[in-house]
Amino acid sequence: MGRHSHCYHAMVCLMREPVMSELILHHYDLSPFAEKIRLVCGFKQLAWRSVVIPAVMPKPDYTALTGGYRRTPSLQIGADLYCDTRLIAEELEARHPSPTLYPPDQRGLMQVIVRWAEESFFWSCARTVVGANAEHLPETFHADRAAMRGHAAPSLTRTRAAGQEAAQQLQPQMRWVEDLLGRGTPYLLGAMPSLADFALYHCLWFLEQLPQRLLEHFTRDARVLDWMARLAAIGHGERTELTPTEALAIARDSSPQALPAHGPGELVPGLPVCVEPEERTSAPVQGTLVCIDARRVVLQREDPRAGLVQVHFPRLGYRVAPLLPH
Ligand SMILES: N[C@@H](CCC(=O)N[C@@H](CS)C(=O)NCC(=O)O)C(=O)O
Repeated sequence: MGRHSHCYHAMVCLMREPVMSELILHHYDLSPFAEKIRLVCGFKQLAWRSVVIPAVMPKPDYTALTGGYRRTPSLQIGADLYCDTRLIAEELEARHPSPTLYPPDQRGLMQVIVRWAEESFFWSCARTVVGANAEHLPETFHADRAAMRGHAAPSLTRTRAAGQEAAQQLQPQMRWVEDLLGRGTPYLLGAMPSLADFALYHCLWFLEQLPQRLLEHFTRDARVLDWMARLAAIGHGERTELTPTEALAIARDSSPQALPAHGPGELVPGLPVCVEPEERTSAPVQGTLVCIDARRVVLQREDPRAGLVQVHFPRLGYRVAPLLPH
């Protein structure tokens, strides 16, 4: 018995030992974009480590890894950090191709749905949720999100009014969601979920996450509700927690993945560059260009706590510029 329980204990320790190639998701539970990736992990039946990061700045352990990128989530694999769910989904697909997120005959349509869902519909949903729940959210949250966009902290009245304006934009787009789901297939593009389903789902999911629940107010369509239930049932895969300190140690003890060194025009590998979201919602990340193509840009940077890390961004939605000498 004693020996048996000893073996069992040793096995659990072995299973929990951080492994350099593990998938580490930096996220927080209420983040809709993180919910998209958690469900993708469930869809692909992946085991992953969870590092819970703060929802507002400062995020010192997180930005030590990303070089200043603050948005949520990012995926760490050893000393490589993948920023933005567009790129995270592509990386998960490359490493775990089955089941696919990208139905080959519908890729274009799928990307158009993803882009509309996350650039237009998401913001109508998010502003509506934040407005309707203004008093349930801490003042620090409202101040942080305003500062992220270069604005002063808004009054609760202003936040509520912005929520009501957003709700007017949400209404007509919800009819599109109903139309998209009214075509008789269990998922947006057919019999299997694709990235389009996860991108649209997290917007609707967010409507239900704060005390003032809003979904019913905007749709009672059984096709939408049944589709949401099907996606929720996919679950999150196998999540186990990891501390930020452990994640930093994994980065420090790993070497960045070797990548083909190429780049177009004047953006050549070895050049000091900075990368930031198009809408400037996060500090520019500075580093040495390692690799750039039509899909992604990768920088290397040295951090006192994370060591040499490689930070990956998608090209879509991010600007890349050479760092000019002072
Ligand atoms: N295009 C980005 C958007 C990510 C995003 O806006 N995430 C929100 C949370 S769901 C965020 O970063 N909020 C500010 C923060 O968490 O600091 C992606 O796909 O990852």
